[in-house]
Amino acid sequence: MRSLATIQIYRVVGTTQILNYLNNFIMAVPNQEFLWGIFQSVDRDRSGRINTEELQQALSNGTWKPFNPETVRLMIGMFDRENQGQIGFEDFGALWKYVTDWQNCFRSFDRDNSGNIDKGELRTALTTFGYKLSENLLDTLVKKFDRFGNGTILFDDFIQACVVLHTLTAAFRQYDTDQDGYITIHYDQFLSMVLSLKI
Ligand SMILES: [Ca+2]
Ligand SMILES: [Ca+2]
Repeated sequence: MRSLATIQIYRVVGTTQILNYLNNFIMAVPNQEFLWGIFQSVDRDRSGRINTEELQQALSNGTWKPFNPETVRLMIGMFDRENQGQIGFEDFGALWKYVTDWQNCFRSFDRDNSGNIDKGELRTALTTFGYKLSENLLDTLVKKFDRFGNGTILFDDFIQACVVLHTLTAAFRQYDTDQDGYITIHYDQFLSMVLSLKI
């Protein structure tokens, strides 16, 4: 049976192969007392809600560099049901599970335990998620999401890359009704598609 948090994630971002993969890591949502302890330590100003700065400070990408603010923004947007740019305790369990699942996913693709994802590891990850991308596109992805110019992708940037890829693919598929990989759209449709993306 799916946990409540998993169902919540499905509702928020829809079913995809990424989420199917993340579901390999299903584990029970920790008890409320444990979560409340974490929530209080993250909620530094004791406002009862977690804002982007608080979440960014609480998350680690395995280096001393600050956690990717874009990824923080994406995650707050996913779990912030009231659209206030903050997360209350009622949504914190789902967010906590989402981060933990991504951590496990990241570790499973970081074959050499280097703490980052190189191009080969990214190829394996995206193939597992069901994407068929050319070598050129893989190079472009690494270049775009490698924030520090090392030719590799950190944990936080990996989440951003996967979420962006998923969102763009979903937007494309809305028009690609026969699923042949081609779409013909008017300039107006293109703009409204791009402008409505939450990335
Ligand atoms: Ca707060
Ligand atoms: Ca690696």
